[in-house]
Amino acid sequence: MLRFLTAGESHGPGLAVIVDGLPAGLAVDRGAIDAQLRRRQGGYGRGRRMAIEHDAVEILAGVRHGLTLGSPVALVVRNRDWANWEHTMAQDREAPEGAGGARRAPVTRPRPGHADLAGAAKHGHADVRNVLERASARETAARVAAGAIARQLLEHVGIAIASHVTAIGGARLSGEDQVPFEAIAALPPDAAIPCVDPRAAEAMVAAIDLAREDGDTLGGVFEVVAHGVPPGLGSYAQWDRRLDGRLGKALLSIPAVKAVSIGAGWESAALRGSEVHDEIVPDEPGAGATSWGLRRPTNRAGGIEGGVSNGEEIRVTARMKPLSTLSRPLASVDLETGAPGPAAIERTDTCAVPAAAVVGEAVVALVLADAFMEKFGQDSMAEIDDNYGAWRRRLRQRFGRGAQASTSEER
Ligand code: EPS
Repeated sequence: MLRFLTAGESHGPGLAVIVDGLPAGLAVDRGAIDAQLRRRQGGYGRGRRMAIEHDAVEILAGVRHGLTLGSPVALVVRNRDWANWEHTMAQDREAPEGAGGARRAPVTRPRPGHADLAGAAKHGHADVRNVLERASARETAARVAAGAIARQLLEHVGIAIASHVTAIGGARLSGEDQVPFEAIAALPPDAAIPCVDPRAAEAMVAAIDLAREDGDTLGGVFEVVAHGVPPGLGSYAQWDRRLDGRLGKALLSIPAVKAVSIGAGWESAALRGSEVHDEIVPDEPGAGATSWGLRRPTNRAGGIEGGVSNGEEIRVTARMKPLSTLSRPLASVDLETGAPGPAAIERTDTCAVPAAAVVGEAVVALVLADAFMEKFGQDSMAEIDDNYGAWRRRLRQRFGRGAQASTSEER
């Protein structure tokens, strides 16, 4: 099993993640991890914090001479903003001599929509900062670092992942057709809004500007696409091994993501079966090295049937609610005095949908790498390569052109 745990407060010294279950012999490119961290920091609508941070990863364990050892990999991403928070976030009883930053007052008026109140009630905290520091989406930087390693494993076996933003607030990408993977993958890594239609992107920027002027925030929709996924990942045989369920859990665990759909799952509830299911046709002769003999002219299933990948692109869509710190705050109650009053205002972003799309790619990479290793082995890259190669040959023999002849011979 590929698993990971993160730790770290938004304004503490840094974030840590341990990734357990990576095979030995995976080439780890630290620059490629940093490139993903940089992408996550970008996007139109981010706040002042992103001018302070320049996220970069430190590898503490599990990698030697550029290759994984098969031991747990430990990563750290430092918070540059820590220097401004040493007083407020001091780990010892008293901040050390010369500690940076002011000592900020406790946060006592929870923000509707944030973990503030539920978390304070759960742990009995009087200062809501004890909740919000960990509930902050800063944590997702650690997930992106872990996901960047999973992505390197997937790239090695020919699986590529990309994402795009399809709506922010009411501004959306129009058209019913699925956006081709190639168009999504070609979006520049530093796009203000990673959307394939520049006019829709402009409308999204305008919507963010308007929300910011009003002291408000905006959510939106993004799609993650995985290209080159073989059939057979996940399982229909047990609920917790279903690939759709695992992807749903991973995406719903991203802060502010409130709904996830697979392929045309959202729209399909209103359609007939004949309008939804993807017919099966033989692949053209000479369709390429990745062909296994069968394909679908459409992909409304988003590459998963019965909880198992079906050989088409995996397409998942996530819907994100607007961020919960409003500079024109909603009503709240002071937990110290019981007096009604406006919710606390913390520094925040107006919109973080482009960043969430990058986090979405990372968690999808982690789920797919886990499912891939479940099928093809987990101990070394050499073993994975052998197993995957042999399995693909067998798949082609069984389902490719002339499959009938070879399967009856085998029997
Ligand atoms: C966040 C509030 C802001 C965001 C932060 C998430 O942080 P700060 O309070 O320091 O301005 O910038 O996001 C990140 C730091 C990040 O790296 O994504 C929140 O309350 O969730």
